[in-house]
Amino acid sequence: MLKKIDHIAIAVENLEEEIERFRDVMGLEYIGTETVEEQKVKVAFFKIGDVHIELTAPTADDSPVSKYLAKRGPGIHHIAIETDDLKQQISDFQKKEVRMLDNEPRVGAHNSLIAFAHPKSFSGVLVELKESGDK
Ligand code: CMX
Repeated sequence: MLKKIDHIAIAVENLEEEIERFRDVMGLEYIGTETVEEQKVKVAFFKIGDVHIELTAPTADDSPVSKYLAKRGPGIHHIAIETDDLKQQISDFQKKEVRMLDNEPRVGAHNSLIAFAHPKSFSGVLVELKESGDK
């Protein structure tokens, strides 16, 4: 079952500059930064109410986020929705003919398990399903 929005991810070019902006200008609570090697991204988390904002920057020229930034520039990259059972949710979506980019869970930030659905399935929005880890 889908429970709530976990985070909204924003693709950025300069992570340090944007951390300052979201922390010092917007005044959000800064949680910390983590590199997700496997996905070639470095992410910074902020808390606002029950939701997080995740700034996502590429760590390599061949990172998918480099591709995204080159094509579209900085902006909202994905919306992550929490589920209590990721494998079950993937299977439910598959039955409903949602096109999954990940048919098996993989590891995201904070040891969470994640799976992306193809943006074509949800009005052009990249949707991440997330089963919480140790955050
Ligand atoms: N918004 C809208 N469309 C997007 C998109 C985005 N952010 N990212 C990719 N797409 C589109 C592509 O244009 C492509 O469309 P077509 O099939 O029409 O050509 C399609 O989605 C598939 O993209 P792809 O790059 O060809 O597919 P991959 O399977 O190689 O990669 C994805 C897909 C989403 C995993 C990868 O692009 C990506 O963004 N990886 C980084 C993920 C990330 O931010 N991880 C953070 C982890 C931290 C956490 O949240 O836990």
